Amino acid sequence: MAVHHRTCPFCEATCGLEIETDGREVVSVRGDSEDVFSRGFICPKAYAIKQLHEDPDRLTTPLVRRDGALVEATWDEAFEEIDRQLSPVLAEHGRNAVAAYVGNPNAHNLSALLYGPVWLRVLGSQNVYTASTVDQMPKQVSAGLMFGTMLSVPVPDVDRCEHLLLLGANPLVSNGSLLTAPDMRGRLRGIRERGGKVVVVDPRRTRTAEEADEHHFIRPGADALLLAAMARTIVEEELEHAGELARHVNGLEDVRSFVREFTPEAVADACGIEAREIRRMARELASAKRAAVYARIGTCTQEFGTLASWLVDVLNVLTGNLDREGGAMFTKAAGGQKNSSRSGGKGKGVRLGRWASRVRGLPETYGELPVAALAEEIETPGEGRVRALVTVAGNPLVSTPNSERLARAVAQLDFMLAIDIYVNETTRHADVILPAPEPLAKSHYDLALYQLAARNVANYSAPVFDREGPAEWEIFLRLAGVIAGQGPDADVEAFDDTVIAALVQRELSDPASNLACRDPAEILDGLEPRRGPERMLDFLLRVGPYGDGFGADPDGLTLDVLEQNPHGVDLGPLTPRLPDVLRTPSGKVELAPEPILADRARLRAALARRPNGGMVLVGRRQLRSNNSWMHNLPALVKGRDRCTIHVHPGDAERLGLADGGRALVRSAAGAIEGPIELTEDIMPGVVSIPHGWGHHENGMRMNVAVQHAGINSNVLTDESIVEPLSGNAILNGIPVELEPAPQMG
Ligand SMILES: Nc1nc2c(c(=O)[nH]1)N[C@H]1C(S)=C(S)[C@@H](COP(=O)(O)OP(=O)(O)OC[C@H]3O[C@@H](n4cnc5c(=O)[nH]c(N)nc54)[C@H](O)[C@@H]3O)O[C@H]1N2
Ligand SMILES: Nc1nc2c(c(=O)[nH]1)N[C@H]1C(S)=C(S)[C@@H](COP(=O)(O)OP(=O)(O)OC[C@H]3O[C@@H](n4cnc5c(=O)[nH]c(N)nc54)[C@H](O)[C@@H]3O)O[C@H]1N2
Ligand code: SF4
Ligand SMILES: [Mo]
Repeated sequence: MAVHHRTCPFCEATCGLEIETDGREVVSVRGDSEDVFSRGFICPKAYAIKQLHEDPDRLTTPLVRRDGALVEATWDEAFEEIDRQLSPVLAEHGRNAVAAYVGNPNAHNLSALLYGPVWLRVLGSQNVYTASTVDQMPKQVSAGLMFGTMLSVPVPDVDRCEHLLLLGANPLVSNGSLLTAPDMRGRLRGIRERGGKVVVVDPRRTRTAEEADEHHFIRPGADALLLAAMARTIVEEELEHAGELARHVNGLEDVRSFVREFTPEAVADACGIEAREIRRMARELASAKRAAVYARIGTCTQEFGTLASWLVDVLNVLTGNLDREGGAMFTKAAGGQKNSSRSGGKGKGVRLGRWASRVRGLPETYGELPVAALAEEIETPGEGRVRALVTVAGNPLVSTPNSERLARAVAQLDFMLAIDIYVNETTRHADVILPAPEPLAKSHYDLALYQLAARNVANYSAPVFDREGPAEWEIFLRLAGVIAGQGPDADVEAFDDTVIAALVQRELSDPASNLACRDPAEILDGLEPRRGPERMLDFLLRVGPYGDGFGADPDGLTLDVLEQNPHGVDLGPLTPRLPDVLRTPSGKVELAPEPILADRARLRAALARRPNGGMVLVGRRQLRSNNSWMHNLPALVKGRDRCTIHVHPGDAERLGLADGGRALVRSAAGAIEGPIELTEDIMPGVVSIPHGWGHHENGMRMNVAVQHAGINSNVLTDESIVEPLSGNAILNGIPVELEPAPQMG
């Protein structure tokens, strides 16, 4: 028997697990009560790490399509097939003919975070797509423009905050997003126990709403109007107190004039919230001693995603809560954080729209194009057409809008490669599938999520089991070799040496780095004998803000230190970081970025909206799901069918829908039929269907999931409209029509 401590890789909360093993068997999974951040908290998904380890459907051998069927192959055979099929596409049609789709689990994967960018750089295609444009891209656009890097997203200092306004987020179920903070229930209770207040704005009365002091239903898509009206109230009633912050901020006056027309009275009907309530919410927010506004997916994957994301931080500034203890603060991560590099306080800022999608001309953001445009890029003939696709830990045929169109498009590809662990809705179309190791067979460090944590922490986990095949980073480098024209047998070790050497060189060439005058050979020596992600991570930690600087601070952080602390290292509560955290060219917070202000006309048009008797669709997350891919684990699908259509009883009566009956739901994009569940916990006029279901496709090899298939809500979402500033898909507030499903038989 052995006991291992490691971080759970399934969501953003980064909980510590205590895992007991006996040989290759997982005996038990518990919360690690000594974890410096989660203190023993876990959710039901943690246990699934055992079932994932045992899952007979999880791939361990490459699959290659031969005579139409996916059959087992060796790694060498699989790479030969990739070389045979991908190289001619590149040679004849160029780099843009090969698209990549990078899915959510990559954000929780050290190998992928460090080496995913390497193969994508070698590919050099403009057709890079990720789950970010069905998720947080609007927040990254607003944060990038305001603060200068795409991950400079302020997080609520939940442990010291006394008034928290949450919009479109349900952390009691999702366990937090763009907010790494295990045990949000405990943390929200903490706010209330300190005498503070928690206010939730959501078209559904969620578990988080139940735990709050106050909940307001809002009409989907109206958050930007609500937030603008709150800002307008604060300005009008002279409750504004940016205080000390003001000297770090450009554009206060432009913001005041932007919000002027959005009076509480003007927005009330469109929001479905009374004007006097909006004024009260604004006053309470402004008068609280330490307050924060926090918003998540419901405010991003909608029509006004960037405006809403921006207004969240506008309110944090107007109330003096940005960068203040108990307010909305910037994490200072131990490694890999762009806004912690040595030369701080100013930077190049962000450049968006450097290229555009071929067919619809949608602008690039941070090196990627909107995934809502992928289907048309495959279907539309002409130069630059996408002919090959590589998916890495992604299931776009379930997760992205108008799934049925994308499925038809993907079926036309000349070649598709998937790096994944299942044959699912998407990967069943692949010509080659390369299996990634299971979580317990890889090391873990939350390079991305620790940049968004409510406390500064660092925790490294070594693999629990040996791998059955190569690590993901080795797969990426071997793939990069194929793309670079070196054939299927690239020298992965030599490639890795060049990757780390380039990283070291980049740091040394920053005149502000405290390694500036050092010899690169000496630094590389100092990283011996580590290889792969461990070598990169050790380097990033050592040059990071707590690092040992390769001797400069002998007590500083290194990967050795993390290895000696299996429950993690606590680096303390968040601390004010302005102006050092900024990377804008002006060295100021850009409170009124031009592209965002230019979107005012669209928001103004929304003022005229009134409920018209029509229904709109929103999603919902579920505690025992993780997007689309964990429904093959029995512990997570047992019990009654969760994939139901939530309808308010009043609407049901009007539409002739009965609890437990079935409804046909139609949108501009498609139609699905599913079971109805009546609930008072949804705003009248709104229906909710969880995403990530619909596992009924032929050729899938997920024997448990197909028995709990559910319905795919993204059959209803519309790929033809995106949020203009970020290219993000609009997945909430979709106009739908409901009627009783025709009887069978
Ligand atoms: N258990 C579980 N945890 C997860 C996931 C999962 O699938 N399952 N997924 C993970 C991922 S990838 C992410 S990105 C995070 C997301 O984390 P959260 O953002 O907390 O996710 P949701 O629970 O979907 O909460 C979104 C809420 O927005 C509401 N909403 C919809 N439209 C609107 C609107 O127009 N305005 C407002 N104000 N609200 C609206 C919905 O009713 C819903 O309650 O969760 C992560 N954690
Ligand atoms: N309607 C609607 N649609 C949504 C959302 C919504 O709220 N409503 N939410 C959106 C959000 S926030 C997100 S993040 C996306 C998610 O969109 P995706 O990332 O496309 O979907 P996932 O369901 O996370 O699929 C993950 C894939 O990775 C594989 N996988 C799991 N672990 C590993 C691993 O360690 N290595 C490798 N190589 N593969 C692995 C799984 O088998 C699966 O194929 O969905 C989006 N879609
Ligand atoms: S909350 Fe997230 S990190 Fe914590 S145990 Fe559950 S899935 Fe894992
Ligand atoms: Mo997500």
